[in-house]
Amino acid sequence: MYNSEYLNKILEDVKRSNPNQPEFINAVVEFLDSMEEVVEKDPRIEANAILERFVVPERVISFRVCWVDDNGKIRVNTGYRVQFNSAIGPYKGGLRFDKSVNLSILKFLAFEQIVKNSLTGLPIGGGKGGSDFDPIGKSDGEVMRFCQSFMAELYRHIGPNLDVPAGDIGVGGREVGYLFGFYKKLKNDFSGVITGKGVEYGGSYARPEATGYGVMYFASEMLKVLRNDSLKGKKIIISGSGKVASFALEKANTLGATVVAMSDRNGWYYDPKGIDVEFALKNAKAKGETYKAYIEKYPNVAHGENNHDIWNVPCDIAFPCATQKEINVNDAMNLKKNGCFMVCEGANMPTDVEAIHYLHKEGVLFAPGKAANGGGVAVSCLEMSQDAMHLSWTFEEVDEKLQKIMKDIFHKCYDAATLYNEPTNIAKGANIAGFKKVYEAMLAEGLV
Ligand code: NDP
Ligand code: 2IT
Repeated sequence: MYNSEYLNKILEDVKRSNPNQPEFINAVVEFLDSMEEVVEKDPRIEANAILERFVVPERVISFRVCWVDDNGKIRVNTGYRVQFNSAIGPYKGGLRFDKSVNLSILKFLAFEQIVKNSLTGLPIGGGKGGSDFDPIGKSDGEVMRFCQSFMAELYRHIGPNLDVPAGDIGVGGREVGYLFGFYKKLKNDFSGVITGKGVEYGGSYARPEATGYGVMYFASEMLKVLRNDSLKGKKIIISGSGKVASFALEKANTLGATVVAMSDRNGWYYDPKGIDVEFALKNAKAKGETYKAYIEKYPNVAHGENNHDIWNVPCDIAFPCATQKEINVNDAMNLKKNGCFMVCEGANMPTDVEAIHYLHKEGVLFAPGKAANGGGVAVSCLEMSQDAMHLSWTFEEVDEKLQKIMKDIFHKCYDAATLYNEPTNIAKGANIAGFKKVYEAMLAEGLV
């Protein structure tokens, strides 16, 4: 319950009109928790029904995706695109292919993307999409046929100035290539309609690295400003072994941190001396095989199959980089008990609301994903710029821009948190700073 009647009404309405969408409601609650003083200070928000509009997607597209597997059997999945908010730019956000995908998950992701994209300072709105297609164990041919069928419907809803998808869980370079190729064929148009492309055909250098590197740049700035400290010598945990986790691992290692534990969807492993980074990086490419490969090579390291147990590992900083709902309040208590002083989210919403409240209460620094993992979408937008200008920046040029963007994101969050009298509450700062730009644009554009 909030002190503000207005916020209570927004939350009640969201709950009523989105039954059975716990992830989406969780994301809205996390956001509204930061809004009490904002709506109090700025009566234009209520007078213009800004929040009522902000929590309802502008458009949700759902469609059937039929494809034929390698045995000639017809398979049917559901595809989605949630076009949540286009106040400050074309819808922008990834596509997730995972068997767990449903509308609640994609709505939470698209909702968080609005604030994240705003914080990058770049002109991109919020969207997300995907399918309950499970790429694990599928052949290249099956993935290609699925991607082509998916794009056969999606192509009419996207465009370089309308909606620009990218990767997320289960969607990497291979999937982006198939999706882009089929869009180009259907539209007879070569444009920057999807990001994360290979550098040979319009992709940006440093896009694959951007999210993981960006997380470490954000954490470094936060440590510098709030603790006069750095990543050097810190013991850290990185959950996951995918695109975000592996480049986070690489950058953390370069910056002098010791990564003591990692995981994938099959389990976690822990070596207090530091994991074998080279081996972990090599195996991160094999989906679902990273954990198995590691404990086969190092059978004596501590390991297990319950992913929550990774948060029992003693560390200075935890980087959840796999998926949503990784850290509950119990995990947060274990982290704190074992000496963890900071949680920095690489994934989207890996920490649940109760756990976030606990971390704040206990003085554990918390960097929300919508700020800390914004480097990926930021470089996606740099890819859009390069495509539009028909030129290509070097790796070093993009990396330099990324470092500046991540520092700027931190300072926007920190400044807003300070203005609202909680300088270390970076999650609150992120919500306020990200929302402000969007609602000013919504006000300027009138009732659309
Ligand atoms: P990937 O598919 O490349 O990797 C996901 C990793 O998480 C894999 O190691 C996977 O295990 C593990 N994983 C997936 N589902 C579960 C689960 N239910 N339980 C435990 N582990 C799981 O995805 P990304 O690295 O791209 O994305 C990771 C997170 O980062 C997501 O939350 C995504 O939304 C977010 N993100 C991604 C960005 C990007 O640019 N890619 C940008 C910003 C945020 P396995 O290896 O066994 O499959
Ligand atoms: O969650 C995210 O920010 C992403 N998956 C990246 C989105 C993008 O458009 O690059």
